[in-house]
Amino acid sequence: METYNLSTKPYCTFFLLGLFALFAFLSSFAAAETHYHDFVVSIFLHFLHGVRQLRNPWADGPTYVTQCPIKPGGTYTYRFTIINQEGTLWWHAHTDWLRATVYGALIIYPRLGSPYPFSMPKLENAILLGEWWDRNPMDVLRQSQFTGAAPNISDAYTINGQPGDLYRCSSRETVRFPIEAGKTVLLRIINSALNQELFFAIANHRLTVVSVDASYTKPFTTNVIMIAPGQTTDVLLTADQRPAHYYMAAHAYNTANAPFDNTTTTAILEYKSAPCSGNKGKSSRPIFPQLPGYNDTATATAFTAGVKSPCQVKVPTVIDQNLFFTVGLGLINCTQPNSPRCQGPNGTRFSASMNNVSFVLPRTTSIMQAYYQGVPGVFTTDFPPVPPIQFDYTGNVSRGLWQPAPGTKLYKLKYGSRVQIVMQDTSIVTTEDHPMHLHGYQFYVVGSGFGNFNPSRDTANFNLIDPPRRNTIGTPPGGWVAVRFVADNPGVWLMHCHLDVHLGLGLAMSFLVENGIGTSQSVIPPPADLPQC
Ligand SMILES: *[C@@H]1O[C@H](CO)[C@@H](O)[C@H](O)[C@H]1NC(C)=O
Ligand SMILES: *[C@@H]1O[C@H](CO)[C@@H](O)[C@H](O)[C@H]1NC(C)=O
Ligand SMILES: *[C@@H]1O[C@H](CO)[C@@H](O)[C@H](O)[C@H]1NC(C)=O
Ligand SMILES: *[C@@H]1O[C@H](CO)[C@@H](O)[C@H](O)[C@H]1NC(C)=O
Ligand SMILES: *[C@@H]1O[C@H](CO)[C@@H](O)[C@H](O)[C@H]1NC(C)=O
Ligand SMILES: *[C@@H]1O[C@H](CO)[C@@H](O)[C@H](O)[C@H]1NC(C)=O
Ligand SMILES: *[C@@H]1O[C@H](CO)[C@@H](O)[C@H](O)[C@H]1NC(C)=O
Ligand SMILES: [Cu+2]
Repeated sequence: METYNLSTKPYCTFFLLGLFALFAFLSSFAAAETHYHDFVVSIFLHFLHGVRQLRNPWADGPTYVTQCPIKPGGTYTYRFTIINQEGTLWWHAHTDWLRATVYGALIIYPRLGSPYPFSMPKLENAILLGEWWDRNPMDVLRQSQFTGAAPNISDAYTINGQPGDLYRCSSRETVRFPIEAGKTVLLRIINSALNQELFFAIANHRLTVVSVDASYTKPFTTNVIMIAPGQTTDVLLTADQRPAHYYMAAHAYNTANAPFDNTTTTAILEYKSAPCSGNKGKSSRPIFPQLPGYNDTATATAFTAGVKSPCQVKVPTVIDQNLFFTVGLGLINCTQPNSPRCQGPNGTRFSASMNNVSFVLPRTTSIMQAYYQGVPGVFTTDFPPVPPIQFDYTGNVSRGLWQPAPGTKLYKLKYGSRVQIVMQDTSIVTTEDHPMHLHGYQFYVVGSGFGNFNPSRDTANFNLIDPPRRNTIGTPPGGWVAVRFVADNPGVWLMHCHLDVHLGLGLAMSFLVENGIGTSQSVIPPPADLPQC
């Protein structure tokens, strides 16, 4: 199943056969506490994004973090149990840029007989937003790894694998969602784009957000959503408009001072009773939604802040580990700035870091395997809990601070410790929204703001009543976000920016959560077919 090498296909062929074969295979799970759901993947590894994998990092997936890559022709069976989770998650490759085309929805339905906390929708649709290069994305990555410059931007965004009507492509392949007038549908929207936050809207229709990252929310109604790579947003839509055809569309929410793909992907919401529905070519164009401007941070921020848990939740109030992580880009000076390998700004190479450590993956084994087997020299546990140097993070940062240091540094957490992490964007190179994703956990997003985090002022304003529970949250551009969780899942868990362009540059770290007492608080033994390096 050669799903990623699509460069032999002509422009406009967005048909991802392997992807949708797997998609169909994986797209429905019933929530169950006692049954294992097994499935086999061949060739590439797939990471189950958002599944908690309690005591089971072996099924998490990121290459060289919890396992070695599955070699071409090899297999590895991911065995995992879904515990107390329901809603929309997804799966994707977690090696280089393979997830550009290897991804799909993972939908966990409520137990049989348990209702949704909203009236049963007539229909459900998964909407996977994707990002497309007219090249093999691996070549785009490799070129940037060679030159040190930013990788080429994408050529299109997609909805369920199709770019839609606003590209030089066949509009016959534009995705259509039929809907009956008066009925309500549940749309499970997933941002699987590699490198771009997106705005998404449907012409003339309001969307009621009911869940994010497989956690229910207080329902709220909006004209537009902002969704970052890694996030999922479930919305209810009622077909209460004049029977017609309406575009749904997505385009970039761009926060970096850098070039970006400014194209727009579309699909069509089609009322079954609409006139001319059998006469696609000749009928008048569907109505187009209003999308915010690419730089509309006010709208993005208001949307994200509107997401709340349905009622009061149990947020840790006493904190054992108070962590402060800077996140952002960096530049590496070259001894020969005119070298073809130094084509970043002014003869440098791009880098990225958390607390000035640019994360380096081991190559001889995975971190989890090294930890479990006691292999020395693969990683250290001295990831700094606070920035090694304090500076005005979002101000005019002195050029001498721009170059991070490489390292495979983990931060150790005792089982059961109550953790707060404030993630602070920096203005090194550019401020930017970094969608930060934590493996193996769901966290509460207790606060967020612009500028430098100020503990005495900002902590007092934290929402400890009904904060949303998520697995991915963005740092506002030039701002900070605070999350809390209890470290009750032992193992090695990656935390990283879900823009793969930044992940590859080192915008990541890992936690090492120690075993607690007894087997029920300890990592389970690895499966026999776990790939070796
Ligand atoms: C990236 O873009 C440049 C300039 O358009 C082009 O010359 C180069 O071939 C592109 N690289 C890849 C891998 O697509
Ligand atoms: C997108 O960017 C290109 C290149 O910078 C520019 O020519 C074009 O006008 C932009 N299109 C939109 C819709 O902003
Ligand atoms: C957003 O971009 C528009 C057009 O390029 C510009 O006029 C406006 O000032 C920008 N707004 C912000 C908040 O940067
Ligand atoms: C590159 O050099 C130019 C000219 O000296 C300067 O204006 C610019 O800020 C530099 N850019 C970076 C990223 O260092
Ligand atoms: C930023 O600081 C540098 C030196 O530290 C100074 O040369 C430059 O003018 C400052 N830029 C701004 C926008 O304040
Ligand atoms: C990298 O180069 C810049 C500009 O040439 C300089 O200001 C900075 O101190 C250098 N950084 C390091 C770590 O050498
Ligand atoms: C990061 O570490 C490098 C190398 O030790 C140092 O030159 C740089 O100033 C540090 N930057 C920050 C922001 O700590
Ligand atoms: Cu990032």
